[in-house]
Amino acid sequence: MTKPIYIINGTNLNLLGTREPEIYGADTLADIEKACGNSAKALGFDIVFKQSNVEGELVDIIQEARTMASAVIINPAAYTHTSVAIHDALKTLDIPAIEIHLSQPAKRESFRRRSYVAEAVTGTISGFGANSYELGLQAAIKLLNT
Ligand code: CA2
Repeated sequence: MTKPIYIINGTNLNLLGTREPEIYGADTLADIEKACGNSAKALGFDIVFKQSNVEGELVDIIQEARTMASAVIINPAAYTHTSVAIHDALKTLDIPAIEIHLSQPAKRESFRRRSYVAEAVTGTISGFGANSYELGLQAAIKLLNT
């Protein structure tokens, strides 16, 4: 049986939909999970959707994905710009890994321009709001099917 695609969400993303809709959109993380589940199913895949505010827990989830997932889609949120631990965990993966962001960090504060994650993933999709998740899924599935 095909392994699920892990969609991993970092710190504060549990609050999505409660503030700053002009930057992050109005969808909640539960809305995004539902939309991703439906899109993945239509393309023949299951998802495992996780969120944590704790850096070490995100590392544990990535380690779990090494054996349990066919691909990883990750929005590390603020840890994108700080976490060597998440970078190192992603480097251990032998499966496609796609970094996604709702906003376009390159257009924002200068501290968001550095991604420690970008060097450890297959590619990055950012700036499309909740659609970044769907585009990430499509990219992962295309890689898995070719
Ligand atoms: O644009 C993205 O997806 C980010 O990963 C979101 C992070 C930010 O630190 C990154 O630079 C870019 C912030 C996630 C927090 O999101 C909230 C949204 C609404 C309310 C509270 C937090």
